[in-house]
Amino acid sequence: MQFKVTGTLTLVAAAVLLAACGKKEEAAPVAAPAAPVAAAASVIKIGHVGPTSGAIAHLGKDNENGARLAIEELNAGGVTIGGKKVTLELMAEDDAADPKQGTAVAQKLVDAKVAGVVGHLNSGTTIPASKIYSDAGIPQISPSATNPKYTRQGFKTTFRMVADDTQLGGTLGKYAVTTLKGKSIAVIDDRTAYGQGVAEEFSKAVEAAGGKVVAKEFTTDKATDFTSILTTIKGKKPDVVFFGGMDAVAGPMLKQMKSLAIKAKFMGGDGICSTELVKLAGDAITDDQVFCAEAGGVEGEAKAGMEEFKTKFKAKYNADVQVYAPYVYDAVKIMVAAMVKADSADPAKYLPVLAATADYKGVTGPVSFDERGDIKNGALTLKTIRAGQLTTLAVIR
Ligand code: ABU
Repeated sequence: MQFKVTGTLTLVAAAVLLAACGKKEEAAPVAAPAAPVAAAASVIKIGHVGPTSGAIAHLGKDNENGARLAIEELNAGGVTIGGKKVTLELMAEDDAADPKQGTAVAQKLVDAKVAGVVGHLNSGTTIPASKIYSDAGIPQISPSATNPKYTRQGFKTTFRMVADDTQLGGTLGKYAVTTLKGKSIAVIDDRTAYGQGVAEEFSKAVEAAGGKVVAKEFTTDKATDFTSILTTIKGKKPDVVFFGGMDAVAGPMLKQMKSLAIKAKFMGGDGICSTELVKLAGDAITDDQVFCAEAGGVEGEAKAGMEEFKTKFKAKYNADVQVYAPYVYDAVKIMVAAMVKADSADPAKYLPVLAATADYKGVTGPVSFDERGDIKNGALTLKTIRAGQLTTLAVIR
């Protein structure tokens, strides 16, 4: 019988196991050496979860890189907690945007005794995972999940860096009618917690502003052929097509709209407001045809910090920020700032300090959390695509 002695298995425990097997140990140590224990205590694990495989892996990797950058900077600057220098270690996990995989990796992180989790990216994974973190008392900050339910379950451990779908769908619905002058509007969603939720909020706001939803269709987050639903929609002659879902689906959908000669404006929430959308849709996008909103935004003096972050990110990863890397970066730094202030990485001790975060000056602007863990006074950045570039139209609060 063979035993592998790992860093967490002390020599004393190894000796006991060997004795139990009837093996005779030579000069077995009687006390656990201090060094491995001390080394373990000075490492603080922080979990990050996003879809780093599958159709929106580009968004998951963007988020993960935001976390890596924050951890690297914090370690380089030195973090002292409980009177000693600590090393932060990122445990980066892939949930593939799949709710089941999301709960599996959440349990893995809890079992690994992470001090906190930044993630997940999708509402559909963030919401079920939040119960696992809450039961374990582990703080979770989602940088991007916008379904309102996430922070409305009565959990003390849930925090969100961005505005939610009520604000997102509500603002976009009103914009479709009052600014884009849409009278007949078609709505498609991908049946995910995010896509369906934001589409419902959008539809409510359209009706409230006096517009008419003339078609409601749905697809999935894995679909690639939209001919059937787009043909139905074309028959209703909409001025605007809204899609509740992610860029990986919106890109091919825009191409197929072009093939079917549907000339309507195309709108979506933060899930399509990425640099990748332009690549995915190719020449199917004309100037001022696509409108979307990022669920955050910076104004005035705060813009300089965001630009600096984007430059630093590009230099390090040779990639433009997709959408949420800056929100992940701030979330990691806010979590660690709460540990430092509480002088403890014990979730029970630093959680109240995290909840009391007030006016943290991040690259995404000032961050304070309300009693639910939602960002206070969250912004939206309304964008369009011009000359193949996401172009900011307004920051709305
Ligand atoms: N907010 C859009 C992308 C993430 C989500 O599923 O909420």
